[in-house]
Amino acid sequence: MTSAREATRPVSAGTIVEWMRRPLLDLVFDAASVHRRHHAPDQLQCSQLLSIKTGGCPEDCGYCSQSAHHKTPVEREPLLAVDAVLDEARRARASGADRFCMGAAWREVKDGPEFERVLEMVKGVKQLGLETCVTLGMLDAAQAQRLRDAGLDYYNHNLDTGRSHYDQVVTTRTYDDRLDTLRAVREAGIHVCSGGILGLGESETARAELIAELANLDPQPESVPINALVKIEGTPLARERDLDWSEIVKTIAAARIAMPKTVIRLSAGRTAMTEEGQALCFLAGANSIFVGDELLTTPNPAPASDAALLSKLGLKPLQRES
Ligand code: SAM
Ligand code: DTB
Ligand code: SF4
Repeated sequence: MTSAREATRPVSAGTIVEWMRRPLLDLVFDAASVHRRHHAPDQLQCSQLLSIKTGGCPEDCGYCSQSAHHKTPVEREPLLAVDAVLDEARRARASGADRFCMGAAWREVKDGPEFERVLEMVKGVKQLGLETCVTLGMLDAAQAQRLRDAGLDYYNHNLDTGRSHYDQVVTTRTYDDRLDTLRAVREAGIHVCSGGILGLGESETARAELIAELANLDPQPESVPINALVKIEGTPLARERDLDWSEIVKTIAAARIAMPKTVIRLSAGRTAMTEEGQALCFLAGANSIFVGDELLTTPNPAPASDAALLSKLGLKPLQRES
């Protein structure tokens, strides 16, 4: 069997399936060894999210509370004011986040006053000494350049799942549209944050395809969020089967071996995990989380419980540079 220590690129989905079928503790041991060669094992990157434009999205992503195609409890709201966003960013900074991520329920960025406002938000958050991240849907090269000039450090745009499963989840844009946006982000000199969601009814192969697709990007993404589906009432995926904790651990371990230098985020879904399950994910190479009470529209573990978990595990939030 292929040893997980021998990751060479391009890596195939078949190889990743072989890794994920290894005895779990062997896989985690190898992933932890790779992790410790490339990262300080006591450091955790902490991002805080804010939904700056909630609901009413024209896309039909089957998991999402914000799609106008599904009847969910989330109401459509206008784009927030710059000052309101900067107040939230100050609070995030005070509670120890090193990066502030602003998300909009847009299909794509459109030039105009709302984009100008988002550029002001990026400038303002950067001036607070936080790393900046936005997730605004598809964008073109000129828009990516304007975000970079405003001080954007990271652009989040997820591939969500493997290519073979993608059209079961989203029909209003293609996998290649997602890859084109990532290319525009990369060419503008912005760090790429791209990952996916586990628990969308995907096969083991589709999950491996996602990790292979990310790992074969050149350069590899600086940041890879691994989300566990947060089931939202009213969405087509609300009744999906529950993920087993071992599936999350395996995927993180495979991502760590395939992308040794990338920062891997144990992203949405931590409220449904035990502390022990999260601890195994950190051992297997996850070194980033979302902090704060809320993700975009759903709850996240309370800051006090995260502080207690980090303390038990001897993990420290990454220190901001400024
Ligand atoms: N509209 C933009 C887009 O789709 O790129 C940005 C916001 S969108 C909410 C950001 C990402 O959050 C999605 O690509 C998806 O991977 C993740 N996400 C959304 N809803 C989720 C859910 N219910 N559970 C887990 N992850 C979710
Ligand atoms: C990512 O990969 N996960 C975040 C962020 N990027 C934008 C979003 C998670 C959303 C979870 C469901 C919600 O709160 O609406
Ligand atoms: Fe819109 Fe993003 Fe939700 Fe898809 S994931 S419906 S693009 S907000």
